[in-house]
Amino acid sequence: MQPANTKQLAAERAVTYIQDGMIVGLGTGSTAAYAIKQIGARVAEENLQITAIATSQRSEDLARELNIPIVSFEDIDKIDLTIDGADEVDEQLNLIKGGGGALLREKVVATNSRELIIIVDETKLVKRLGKFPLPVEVVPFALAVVKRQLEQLGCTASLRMQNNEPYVTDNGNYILDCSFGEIQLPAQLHDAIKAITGVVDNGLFIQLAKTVISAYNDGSIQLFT
Ligand code: ABF
Repeated sequence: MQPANTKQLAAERAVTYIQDGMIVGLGTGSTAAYAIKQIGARVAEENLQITAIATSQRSEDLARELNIPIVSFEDIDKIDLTIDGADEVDEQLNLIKGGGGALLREKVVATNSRELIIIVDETKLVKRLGKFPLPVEVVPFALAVVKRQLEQLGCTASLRMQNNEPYVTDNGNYILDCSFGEIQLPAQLHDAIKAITGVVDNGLFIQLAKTVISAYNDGSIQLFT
């Protein structure tokens, strides 16, 4: 039997929670892209009445191609429901995000959403966060001093590159991917990193996800809340 497209399965289940009149947060990454495409299909086929705010320029571009109405924070107070991916999910639903380079806008959208649904395939579920290098968004001016302070916290920090140049986020910042190994106390590490002047934010999402939808190769889906 052909294994299911688990990312698409999880995405489509999450989109069933969207109702007319909602303001929806659109995530970033390949799993979130399936959700955006499914939302576009509902807009086209059911005339779903929503507005959306995207967590990256590429997600916004995809949404506009699909005629999903886009708003900004100037137009709205609160987002009703955000659907986004993740790189790792632990048993307390804490996340590592940012592999797609959009962690800052993802966290701005997530922290201004009434509900955050995370969509993953089973490979993202872990007992402890940290096998995936933790992305940290850094002001370019402060790169060297922030790198040193991050490494003093016990990681190897490497500058994310793209086409032999430092990767630049939608916000004009750099990303340091920090390999901590297993993270014993994610909430404490999150706070220690945020306290470093020159750090914009990091990919630890502590107690922000209300629901995690995971899909499996046999086509089954599991919800964690
Ligand atoms: C995004 O989803 C990022 O935070 C995370 O890195 C990415 C996961 O990518 P994919 O869904 O392609 O595995 O929200």
